[in-house]
Amino acid sequence: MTDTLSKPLRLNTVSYPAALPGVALPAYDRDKVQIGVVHFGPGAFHRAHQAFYFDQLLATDPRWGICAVSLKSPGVRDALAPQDGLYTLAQLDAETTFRVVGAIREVLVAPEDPPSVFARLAAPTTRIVTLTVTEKGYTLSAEGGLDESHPDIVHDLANPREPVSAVGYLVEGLRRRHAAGLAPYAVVACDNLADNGWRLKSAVVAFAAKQDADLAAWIDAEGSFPRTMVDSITPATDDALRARVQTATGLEDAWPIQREAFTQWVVEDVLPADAPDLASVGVILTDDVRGFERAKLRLLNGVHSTLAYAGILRGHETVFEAVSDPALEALGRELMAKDIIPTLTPPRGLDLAEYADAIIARFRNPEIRHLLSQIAWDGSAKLPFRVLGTLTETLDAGRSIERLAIPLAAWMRFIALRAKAGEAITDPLAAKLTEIGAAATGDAKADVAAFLALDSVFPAKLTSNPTFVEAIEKAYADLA
Ligand code: CS2
Repeated sequence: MTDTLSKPLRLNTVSYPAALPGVALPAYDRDKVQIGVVHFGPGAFHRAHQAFYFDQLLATDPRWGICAVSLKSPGVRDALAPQDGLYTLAQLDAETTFRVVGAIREVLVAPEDPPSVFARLAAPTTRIVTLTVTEKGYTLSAEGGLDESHPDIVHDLANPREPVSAVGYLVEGLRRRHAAGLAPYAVVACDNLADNGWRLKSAVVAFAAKQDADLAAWIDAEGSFPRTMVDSITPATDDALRARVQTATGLEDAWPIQREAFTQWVVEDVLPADAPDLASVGVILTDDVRGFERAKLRLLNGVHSTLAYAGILRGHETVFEAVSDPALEALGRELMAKDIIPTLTPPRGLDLAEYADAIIARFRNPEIRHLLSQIAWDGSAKLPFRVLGTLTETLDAGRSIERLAIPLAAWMRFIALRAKAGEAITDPLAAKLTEIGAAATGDAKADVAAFLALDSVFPAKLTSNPTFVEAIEKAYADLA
């Protein structure tokens, strides 16, 4: 065969029926799909998780196609436009399966085309807006409310009709619906933040109140902002995945997605009656979301971050390697059993000890190459939800925080290591962290004090508590 003949077709509407046998294809007529969902932040997690649920729902209800909106970069649009929004999802397990997902019907890049985004938000057919904009995308202060000093919020409050932030877009969309006499859309936050929907609602209402008290009161009274728990380990796409997908499907995909086979989505049962029937595709709707969300965030994400920082310091590259290091596995298990579980109230039907075991088993999945560096970045935005909540409650209960101090101290050591190596730090506080990391001398008191001065990360309640400061200093010294 010549090169031309053997070059695979690019995945798109015309080519996908020719995917190799065994590849799951959209079980519906894509031409009949309407857009009923707007999603902000179509990164890997959205495409691995929510889009997969909507893809299943489309088999019975064509109203729930997705308009995916990137708030910043055109990367996803550029990859998916030539593919008509199609992409391949690899579900990694002892036997990996491949599925072409067709739920994304449109990708918009907000800064290029705000009117199209507003039109989607204001359309009567749009009933739900989902978000995966990462922790920092919620523009919240350390106290949890809208961060009015955030540059994007400062911009949006001054120019509410030309927003750049997720909160700004949500409010402008809701303002247009209110003016048109439409019901608000339900807003479903899908990031790993404690009380994600409530926090987002309070930020949206606070932002709206700055413009129009009636609008704010309407959102407050009529808006549905369920809290959620989202879960599925989604390693970043790499060339190995692209090659694997091409072999398995016979089609070229510029941006396939991979995740573990396990996936879970728990949504607070407050969605309006005309919202998509998420329960029909396995989403758990419950009034007890807090228990699930706390357990997942503190156990899975808390231990993930611990393995990331402590693992990198011990020379590991992946979660699998880190959890296969007996010292780190023991640390993860002890944190869960002795420190984290005592702060949790199990949701009905969830055995926390079994859940903790299942998490370790998922981390040990040899099919998954999940880079610790992917988890390590954005620590200043992640650690407050993953570790500081547990730690504060542990302190309040008068128990030892010796182990809980380790992930925080390891994060500080990790930042110092990267800054001294001259590597770019990925974090909303990158500039400040680079400065602190580069200046670190290894002296526990001085180094820890510089990190603890980050008041958007560490609340005064903690930094003024000598037990807290000493525990971090000790853990930092022990990691030398
Ligand atoms: C990870 C999460 O990257 C990270 O920080 O801890 O993305 C984690 O893989 C997911 O929350 C699992 O559901």
